[in-house]
Amino acid sequence: MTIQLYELAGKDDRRFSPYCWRARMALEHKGLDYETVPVRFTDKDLIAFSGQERVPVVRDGDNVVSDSWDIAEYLERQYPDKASLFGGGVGHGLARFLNVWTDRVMHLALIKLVIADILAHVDEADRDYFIESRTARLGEPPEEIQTRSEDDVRAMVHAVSTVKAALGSNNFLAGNAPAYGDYILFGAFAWSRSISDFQLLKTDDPVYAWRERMLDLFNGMPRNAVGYDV
Ligand SMILES: N[C@@H](CCC(=O)N[C@@H](CS)C(=O)NCC(=O)O)C(=O)O
Repeated sequence: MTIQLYELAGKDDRRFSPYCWRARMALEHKGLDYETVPVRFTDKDLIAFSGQERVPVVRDGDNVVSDSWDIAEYLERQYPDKASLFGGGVGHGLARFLNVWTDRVMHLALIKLVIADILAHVDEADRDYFIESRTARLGEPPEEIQTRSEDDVRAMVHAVSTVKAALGSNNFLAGNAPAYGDYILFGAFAWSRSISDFQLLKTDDPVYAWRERMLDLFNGMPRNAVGYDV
């Protein structure tokens, strides 16, 4: 039976959730048949069956899993004969670190550079909800957060330089081939690219080359998603 991935969608079918990108890449990596179900922020009734209010949600027959990390663990457990997402216990632990680092450091840096750009791309029905919920969560309205101050740009440069150091001469964070750690980080870049033309990476940066390799995976599925060519 085809797996369903409930995924955040904006105007023009833009898929701009970093967490949903993690789940989408994990499904691709496993080579599983899946279809995506677009969900707007305010479509809470569509995912009510999952018992919570956030996407991604995966429905696999009778199994319902939410939270991108739990989804990755579920897929690894449920489909052990398909390509491994973590490469064993050690890789699982290290990916967990990257999950937390990306959520807390990379996403925070990114929010300050592109959060207001989301406004032009959310469905009209979501606009007020997005502004109100993010203002309550972050303490300021999106337009006041996205000033792209020198400090904010420097925080991103620092985060990118950390990735560059970790990448070293490898093609992927996981080594010669991509694994879940790459998908975690890629989610941040896929999010940015889907709603903003802000140039996060210089074209001569090895992290840019890594992102290019990620965009080409799975027959170019990520590159073909609606977004800016930056
Ligand atoms: N820790 C969760 C975070 C999921 C999450 O925050 N998803 C956002 C979309 S990026 C969401 O559904 N937000 C709903 C809302 O703000 O109402 C994960 O890794 O999946």
